Amino acid sequence: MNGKLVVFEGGEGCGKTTQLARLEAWFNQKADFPFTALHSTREPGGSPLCQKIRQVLLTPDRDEEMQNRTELLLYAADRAQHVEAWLRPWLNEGALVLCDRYTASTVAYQGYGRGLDRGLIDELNTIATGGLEPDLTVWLDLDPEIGLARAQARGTRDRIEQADLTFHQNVRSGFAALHDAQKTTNPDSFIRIDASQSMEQVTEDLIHLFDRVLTGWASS
Ligand code: Z5A
Repeated sequence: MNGKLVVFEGGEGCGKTTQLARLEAWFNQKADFPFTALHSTREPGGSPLCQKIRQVLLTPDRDEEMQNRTELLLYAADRAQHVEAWLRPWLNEGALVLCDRYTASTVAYQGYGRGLDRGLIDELNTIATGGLEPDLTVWLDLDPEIGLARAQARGTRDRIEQADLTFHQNVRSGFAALHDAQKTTNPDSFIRIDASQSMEQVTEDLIHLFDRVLTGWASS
């Protein structure tokens, strides 16, 4: 089978990290795994160089506030490096790539959250990805009040987690708008999962989804 890119999206504390680890374990024990390899990665910070960009993006700086367009360009720089140096080579080798966040996060956070122009964001996403689109986007949808409480209980909050509740509610609207936009044209490309359920139930929903998706890919 050709390589496939699966992206996990959602607001703070929605459980992407937890569920990605569980899915990786599930794929690893699959006897009939149809890909050459499995890679788990994330944005920002999916490589040593991207890790340096991540540090700049997420570390709060008391001396100078980061401007919205600076933030947008840094996410684009992280993505350009990640796609060209890692994602494309993996996909060309026939791997399954599980990526924690991708272009939808930029639309949701920098577009709906920060209020930057959607046309500019789409253009930058195209430049950064060179047109590489996910084969599947899984949106773990959660009320931001619950997500932020989960993230807070975990410990210190990074620069973006520190934004107010309205920002995070707007981010959720961004993911919802992207999901709705795909509903009529390509409903199987952007799937919503209810992330307010127990960890076990979310894992069960995801496994059910991937059983179906793998069958579809195998027969296409
Ligand atoms: N960002 C952006 O603005 N623009 C972009 O283009 C991109 C990203 C690509 C990356 O931060 C930040 O960059 C992110 C968006 C922005 N905003 N922030 N902050 P990150 O990678 O460090 O963090 P994150 O992606 O937001 O993930 P997270 O906050 O670490 O959460 P998570 O991975 O979704 O959840 P988790 O770590 O699996 O779970 C959080 C806690 O909840 C943990 O204690 C779990 O045990 C618990 N949990 C998980 N699932 C459940 C359920 N079902 N019930 C109860 N408790 C649960």
